[in-house]
Amino acid sequence: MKNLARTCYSILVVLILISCKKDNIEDTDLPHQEEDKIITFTGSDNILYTLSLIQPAAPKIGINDLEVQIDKKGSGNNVSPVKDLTLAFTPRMPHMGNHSSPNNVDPVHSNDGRYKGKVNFTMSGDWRLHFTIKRGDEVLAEDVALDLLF
Ligand SMILES: [Cu+2]
Repeated sequence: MKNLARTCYSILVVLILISCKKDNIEDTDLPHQEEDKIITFTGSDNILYTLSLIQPAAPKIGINDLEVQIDKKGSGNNVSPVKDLTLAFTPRMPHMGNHSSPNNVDPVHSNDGRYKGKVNFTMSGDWRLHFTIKRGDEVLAEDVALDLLF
């Protein structure tokens, strides 16, 4: 009888350990997903920029509002919006022959580093948005890639 109680206790401990481990795995997945929505790149001017995906937060099949935020990193933790850029982008599906989609609209600056356009997801799956970023005639960064899965 004592052995049975000990066995039950051992099973209980193992179950608790397994459920704790599961929680840990889910926890470490979260920051990764957040990370994917912010891309850091170095411009041709050697300044560090970030491109953040704001919209679509919940992508759907068809035309979606596209909003990205571009900031530049200054000294310390200083971050300031960048308002003078020209963006061009192409959405592609890397695991489907890298095909694209029609009727996309390049994001243009609206306010405070926010650029707004349209992206057409012709199907669900994994999409990669390839951005070319210019300041006037100068290419600041080429093929800044942002991944999106839905
Ligand atoms: Cu596809």
